[in-house]
Amino acid sequence: MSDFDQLADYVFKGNAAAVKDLTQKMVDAGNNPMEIISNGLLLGMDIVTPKFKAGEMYVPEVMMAAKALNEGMTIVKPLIADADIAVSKTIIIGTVSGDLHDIGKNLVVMILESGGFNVVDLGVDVSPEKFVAAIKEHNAKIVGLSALLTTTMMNMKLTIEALKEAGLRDDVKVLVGGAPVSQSFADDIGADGYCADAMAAKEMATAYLN
Ligand code: B1M
Repeated sequence: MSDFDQLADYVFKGNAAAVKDLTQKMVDAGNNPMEIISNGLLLGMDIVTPKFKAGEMYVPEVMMAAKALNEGMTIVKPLIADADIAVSKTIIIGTVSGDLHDIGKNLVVMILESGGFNVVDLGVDVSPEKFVAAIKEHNAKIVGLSALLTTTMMNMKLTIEALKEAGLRDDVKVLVGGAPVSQSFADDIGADGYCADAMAAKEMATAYLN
């Protein structure tokens, strides 16, 4: 097995210590950091994605794989020239006003980062105004809204309205997710995409930004 395949396998198995050691070894051996990401670290996540979708892997295993991948990313990220990280790949994400749930949102952040996106995580209980300010500050083209409570879902709609008022709506794709959210709810509030899970978020963000 090549080092790249071995690295992908360690990511898939969520073996963070082994990912860290092998990534460092590959860097020391002179491998291109972008190739380590594309042909090793992200390849591991590509094994995870279909298995998660097929119900062959569960959330804790996906989180372990994402954590392992991030161990490798922390080693190679500083070695990549700024030009290689597209500014247009910035995504703003947060849990909407009044909602403190963040486990799912954090998983989405990890998966998006593993997909090479620059994710600005605003945390929980994020007001529409704070989303608007962050989108402006980072010139982001995608915003992700998370809600876990039926009582806070409507704050997604308020956030979309705030984007309209700020004149940003046409420039930003709004992706929504969270246990009580559905495709029909997303359609009703005028979101651009409904993400049933973190993998869907990554796929949708990739489709919009690539
Ligand atoms: Co809360 N809680 N909780 N809770 N909690 C729920 C949501 C609830 C369904 C439990 C229940 O009663 N059966 C219920 C909501 C009922 C309703 O609204 N109809 C509930 C309630 C009532 C409450 C409190 C009001 C309880 C109280 O205090 N009386 C309170 C509210 C606090 C607040 O937010 N203001 C509360 C508090 C808490 C804890 C603090 C104890 C804890 C949160 C800890 C934390 O997040 N740091 C908690 C938890 C853990 C849950 C449950 C058990 C689990 C949620 C979770 O983490 N799931 C939950 C029950 C449930 O959902 N079955 C429940 C795992 C996670 C990986 O899945 O979040 O769905 P999920 O994320 C997925 C997708 O939805 C999607 O991708 C993720 C990964 O695949 N996704 C996105 C999510 N966000 C996305 C954003 C995107 C894209 C995809 O953007 C692009």
